[in-house]
Formats: sequence, C-alpha cells, structure tokens
Amino acid sequence: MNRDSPIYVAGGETLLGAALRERLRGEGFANLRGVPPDEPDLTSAGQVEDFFSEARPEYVFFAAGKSGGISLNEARPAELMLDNLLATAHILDAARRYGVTKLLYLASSCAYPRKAPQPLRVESLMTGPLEPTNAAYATAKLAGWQLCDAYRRQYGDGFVTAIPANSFGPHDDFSLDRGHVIPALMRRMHEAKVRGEPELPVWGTGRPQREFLCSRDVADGCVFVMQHYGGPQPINLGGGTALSITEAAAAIAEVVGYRGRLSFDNSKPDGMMLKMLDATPLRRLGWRPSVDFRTALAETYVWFLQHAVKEGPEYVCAAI
Ligand code: GFB
Repeated sequence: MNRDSPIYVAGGETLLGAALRERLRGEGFANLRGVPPDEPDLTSAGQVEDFFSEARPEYVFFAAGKSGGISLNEARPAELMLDNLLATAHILDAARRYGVTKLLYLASSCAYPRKAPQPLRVESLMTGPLEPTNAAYATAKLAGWQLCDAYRRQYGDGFVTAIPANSFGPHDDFSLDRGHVIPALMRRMHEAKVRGEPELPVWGTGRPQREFLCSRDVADGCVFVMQHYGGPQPINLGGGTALSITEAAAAIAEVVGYRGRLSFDNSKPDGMMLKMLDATPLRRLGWRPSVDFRTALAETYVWFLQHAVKEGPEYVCAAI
C-alpha cells in the first residue's frame, strides 16, 4: 500500500472499522474512500456496485457486518447471518470485478469448532460442530473465508483472511442486550456505581476464558497483515491477554471504580469455555500486540464516558 493508494474500510462505523480508519490516517494513508456517512448500504448490491464503480479502491479492509455478544447471537441469528452473508457477497464480488489489488477479510474466533484443541490453530477450522450460541453468525464468517478462498482459486484474487481475538475498545457497542462482555459489563458497572448498587450479576459462571485484544492492536495487526501476509490460509490475529470472565470483570470494576460485589447469574449462557488463538504464525512474521489490557480498558472507559451513554446507532460493534 502506498500513502496515496485508494483504501476502503468496509464497515467504517464498527469497532474495528473505526480503529482501522484512525490507524490508517495516523500512518499517513490519506486516500480513504467510503468513509461514513458516505458508506453504501452493504446489504444493497446496487449501492455497493455504484460505490465501487466510483470509488475504485485498490485495497479493502473488510470489517463489515452486524455482530454482537452472546445474547444478540441467541436472539437474532437470522439477522446476523443474513447481514454478514449479503455484505460479504456484495463486497467480494465487486472487489473482484473492479480489480481490487488486495482485500483483507476479518472473520471471527467463533468460527472455530466448539471442541477444537486450544490454542486454536487454523488447521482446526471446519473440523467439528460450532458453538451453538453463535453457530449462525460463525457459519456466515466461515462462508466469508471460503468465498475469499474460492475467488483466489478461480480468479487469482488477492483476498486474505484474518481471525481476530475477542476485540474491544472505543466505538464499541455498549448496549446491554447487544454488546460483548467488556462494553456490556463496563456500562452495567458504571450504572451500578452511579446508582450505588451493592451487587452486580455477571452473566454465566465466570469460568469461561477469552483472549482479549483491543481494537487499536487489531487495527495495527490488520495493517501489518495487509502488508506482510498473502497466504491462502487464514491467519490468527491474537497474542493478547487470556483471562477468565471473573478476572476480566474484576479488572473492569477497578477501571470503572465499582466497589460492589460481583455475583454470577447461572441462568445466562457461558458460550465456549475457552477461546484462545495460536498466534505463532503472525509472531513469526514479526507482529505482536503492544497495548496493555488495563490501559486499553481505561481508554475504552474514557470513550464510553464521552460518547456511549447517549446510545449510538444500533449495532455499532465489532465484526468478531
Ligand atoms: O463477549 P461475549 O458476549 O461473547 O461473552 P462470546 C463472553 C462471556 O462473557 C460469556 C460472559 O461467557 C458471557 O456469559 N458475560 C458476563 C457477559 N457478563 C456479560 C454481559 O453483561 N454481557 C455479555 N455479552 N457477556 C461472542 C459470539 O461470543 O463472541 C459472537 O457470540 C462473536 O458471535 C464474539 O464471535 C467474538 O465470546 O461468548
């Protein structure tokens, strides 16, 4: 990528899309196309077509598609799956027809089989059943990877897939019924602190473990992958902090300043018990995350205090 290359960040309003735009601008990539609010409706083939025929991006970062936490995945599997399938089909096909040099597709760690050996290696993809709470969304993400692979094989397109760990950061979706664990707990703890509530129920048993990567690191990793990786296999974008939900909740409480007791609501689902990516291939290429978990939590909380209590647009959250 040159500093003046036309670049399109698909899903510019998502957690990762916003971080990517910031990162690219910070690095001097000034020729960004389709920046919100000028982004087409990705579920509309016609709008995507018009956009590509005019904007002619050379590089595409695919951070598009609706996504959300465990509760959204259970409540709206059809919506999540369809939105992601449509955005993927429209963008990949337009990218092929308008000669995009390279496209980086962001899949999700939930695309791994539920019982795959940990840490998760790409060889395990499609070797077993998915976690039922997010099977529909994960199937759309697998389809995205497979479509990239099919375009590579049939047309020789430079479409690459990366699989990021559970991401969080500024521009996340802080709504209680849609957000992932970090933004949702951050908001709930903030509200509990303001109301002086003595106890906060964390969903599930608190025992599941997740690898968390802040959106700044994910964006940095994406730009690195765009410049240094071109293989047919997906590449894991991880190497972050693996914590139990109990540990993550305690860290969030500290950052928010919530001093009440954390209890556990076993009526809520745990989801996958452990999700940790094997980031060895990326480390070998020379990339590892650099932002400390607590620093990233603090940045996220500052952003929340400035923006999110106003309730942003629906589904402003990561495609992971
Ligand atoms: O972040 P989360 O919704 O995503 O939940 P997943 C992670 C864990 O945190 C689960 C627990 O065990 C939740 O039960 N948790 C505790 C909470 N309190 C809360 C809370 O207030 N809100 C939420 N949301 N969780 C998603 C998938 O799974 O991961 C998506 O459903 C996507 O498809 C994403 O792949 C990366 O990691 O369980």
